[in-house]
Amino acid sequence: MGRYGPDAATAREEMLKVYPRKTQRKRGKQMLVNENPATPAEIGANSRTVPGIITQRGCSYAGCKGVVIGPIYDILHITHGPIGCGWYSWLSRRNITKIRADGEVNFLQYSMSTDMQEDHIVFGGEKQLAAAIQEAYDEFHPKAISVYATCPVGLIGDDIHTVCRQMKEKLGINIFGFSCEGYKGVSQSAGHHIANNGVFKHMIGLDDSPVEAKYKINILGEYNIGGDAWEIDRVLKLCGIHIIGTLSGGVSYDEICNCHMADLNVVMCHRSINYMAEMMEEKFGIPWFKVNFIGLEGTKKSLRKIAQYFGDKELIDRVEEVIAAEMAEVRPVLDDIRTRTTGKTAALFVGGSRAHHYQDLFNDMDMQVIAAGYEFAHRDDYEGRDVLPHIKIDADSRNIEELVVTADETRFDAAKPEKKKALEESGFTFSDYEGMMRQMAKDTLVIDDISHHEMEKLIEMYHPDVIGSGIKDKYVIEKMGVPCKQLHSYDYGGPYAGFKGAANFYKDIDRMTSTKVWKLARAPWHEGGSAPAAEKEP
Ligand code: CFM
Ligand code: HCA
Repeated sequence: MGRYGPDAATAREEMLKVYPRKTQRKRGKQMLVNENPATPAEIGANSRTVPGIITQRGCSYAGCKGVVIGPIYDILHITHGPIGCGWYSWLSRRNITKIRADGEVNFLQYSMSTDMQEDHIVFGGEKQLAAAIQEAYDEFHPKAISVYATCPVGLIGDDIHTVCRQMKEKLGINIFGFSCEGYKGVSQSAGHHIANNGVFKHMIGLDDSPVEAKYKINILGEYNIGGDAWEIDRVLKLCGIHIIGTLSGGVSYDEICNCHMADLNVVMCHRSINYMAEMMEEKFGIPWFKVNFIGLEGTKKSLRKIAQYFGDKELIDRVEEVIAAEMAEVRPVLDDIRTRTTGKTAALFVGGSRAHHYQDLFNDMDMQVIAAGYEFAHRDDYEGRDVLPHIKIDADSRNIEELVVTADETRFDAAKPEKKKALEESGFTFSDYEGMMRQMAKDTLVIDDISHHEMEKLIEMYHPDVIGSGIKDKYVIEKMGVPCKQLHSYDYGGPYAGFKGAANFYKDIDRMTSTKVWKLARAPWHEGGSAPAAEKEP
């Protein structure tokens, strides 16, 4: 079982003391003791990482191409830039997909890049981009092509949007570009925003074909990591709820073009896609609220809320039947695992929503989350939605073209906002999401954009039974004798969403925290550790 360490304030001081005074002040704002969970303190989230500190963050290109748009499986994604960005984003995020109909294609296994060389940087790369689009079209004949600008493209000023427009006219398919140069904003969060704007501008609303289903929804911010979207789809299907588009896990171009036909948008990862939910409500009148299909409580609450939104007794009853049947399967797994996990400790440092969502799964197992934080989330993700009006300028909105969206009179469905109003008057809350700090225990540590130094100190002081994190720190954590569960890629396990996913998660965490192997690990930097012999020689 994890050792309990010093109180959170002492631990915070201990982590900060190595830094120069200016850095201490800045990091200090991003590291808080959660003294009043009901009224969380203001956290210095979404600010630039201090140069020299080792962060787990990614860049704007990663957030745009890698996260939000990359998973659309039947369009061609072309990285405009030197080969590195295309190479390192080649299948490295674990959004999986499968072809669902005859004649469909899946291009996700390809990595396409203009492979800019020095002469393109000096003389401009627009011709190279046009040639790449032509070549990709000739080879694959896709429905659409999207182009992503990398840092050097922004620095030399290639006009990717004009090239895309010209090629769109020439080839007669949808071609659009994203100015998601990696340096924009302070993290991948800027890339999410740029991606949302582009998807909205170039895809949403293109196909008005009616969808024959009684309850039609979209799931926004679900990327099918390890098959999560398939488990959510399975459960919703059992309830009789139809998903038009899952943005953007395992989604096709056509589904995105048609997804404005939904009655409701439910949002899993608010951080990456809140912009889209707002814009679809503005233009088409589609209401949205947040859901969480990670953890049993979250899954049950989300299903009930969707049923409540539609309000039909038939659906409400069906959802209860599905919950009862699914719980009967997962309950014995949890009861057994709890005998070994109760009282163990965890720390979670992940992205922009999972460090919050996964706390539900650890709560199910009676494990204590002693410290948590996001890599790039904003204040509202930590403190709760009602802080939003106080945030005047998002640091990451610099260099991001803001879309001014107005209602599309011919397609704005006034019945939907009216229904929303009536539901709100009857006590239904559309914006009741709490934020991470409200859900965390009093006096636990909240650390935004944790650095490697802080992570090492945290382990020395608390030695948690498991840490949920990503590839950039996984092996450092494990060399210190603590198992690390990657909550981005799930270490190639999963799904972890929904009921069956929860059971998978319990089993994986049980295995990781029950094995004795971690006590036997000797880090290479310790006497008798596993460093190669040559390195041990003087
Ligand atoms: Fe949303 Fe994500 Fe996340 Fe995210 Fe990501 Fe991801 Fe993540 Mo990695 S969209 S914020 S930018 S839930 S890729 S599927 S796992 S950091 S917590
Ligand atoms: C990204 C993608 C990433 C990285 C995962 C990690 C993902 O940020 O560009 O650091 O382990 O989920 O694949 O978040």
